[in-house]
Amino acid sequence: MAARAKINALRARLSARTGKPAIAVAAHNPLSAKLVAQTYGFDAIWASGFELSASYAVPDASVLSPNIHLEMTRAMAEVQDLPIIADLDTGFGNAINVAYTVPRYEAADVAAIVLEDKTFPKDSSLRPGGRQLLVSTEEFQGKIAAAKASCSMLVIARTEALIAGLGQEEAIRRGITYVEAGADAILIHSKQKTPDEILSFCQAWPGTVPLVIVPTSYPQLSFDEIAKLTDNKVGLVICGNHAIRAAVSAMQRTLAQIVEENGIAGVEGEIAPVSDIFELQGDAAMRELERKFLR
Ligand code: SPV
Ligand code: MG
Repeated sequence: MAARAKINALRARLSARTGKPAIAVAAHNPLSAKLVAQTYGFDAIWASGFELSASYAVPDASVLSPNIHLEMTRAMAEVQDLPIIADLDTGFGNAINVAYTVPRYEAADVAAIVLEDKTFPKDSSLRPGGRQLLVSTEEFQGKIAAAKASCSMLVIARTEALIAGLGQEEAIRRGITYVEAGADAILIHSKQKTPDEILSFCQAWPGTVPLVIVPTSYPQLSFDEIAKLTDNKVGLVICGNHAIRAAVSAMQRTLAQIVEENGIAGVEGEIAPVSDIFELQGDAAMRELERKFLR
């Protein structure tokens, strides 16, 4: 699908209020993005800062180089067709950095970006005791406006007011001012272990643009329940880190079994056959090239 068509389709999907929110799943490299795309039922890829950082074994704290972030995101877009929602964290600096960064993501075939209202360098929202400092509303409005002025992608503004412990009133106030600055959707994040805080926010949200949630800490609700309990105000649910966590568990299990059994025979039936990996590498396309061009 052409870039503009992906952006328009994602915009329409987020605002549809059909009782079925769009679902994005995190990926950290082209292989995981392809696996998400091959699993029928997902609407978008979440190019997660947490997963990308974890895949380099570094903290999700503005440590990973922005160039690696961009190149990995571009590589995800090259191997599959779902729209990509890129997690730009704080925008890697101020509104000037945002204005220079955002067009590069659009050129990498990204359909939407998320900018969060934390200070740069950021810290992970999920980290116990993490540094959760927010920029002023005015400064963040400038970042949103800079993003909107530099691209046609969806600009999703994320407020960390609940994560920073500032309460629902401040979270709603920030959300409204971000919409005034041009945000196409508001991502509201919570690390409470129950959905109460997020549901209360969603119910109080005046509903001018769709909401986006990342229910990692409160996984109890099904996607249908999220739609019902928020009166369809949630247009997008992000499964924030499930690909990397699944990969880590699978690798740990296999590696431990190899040591325990002192050989590789036992894991053979548990792991993907080499033929699956060839397929993910696009072997069929290379065979076609061989047939046509190799003399
Ligand atoms: C990410 O996946 O990078 C996110 C979601 O931003 S969270 O890690 O929950 O902050
Ligand atoms: Mg992130």
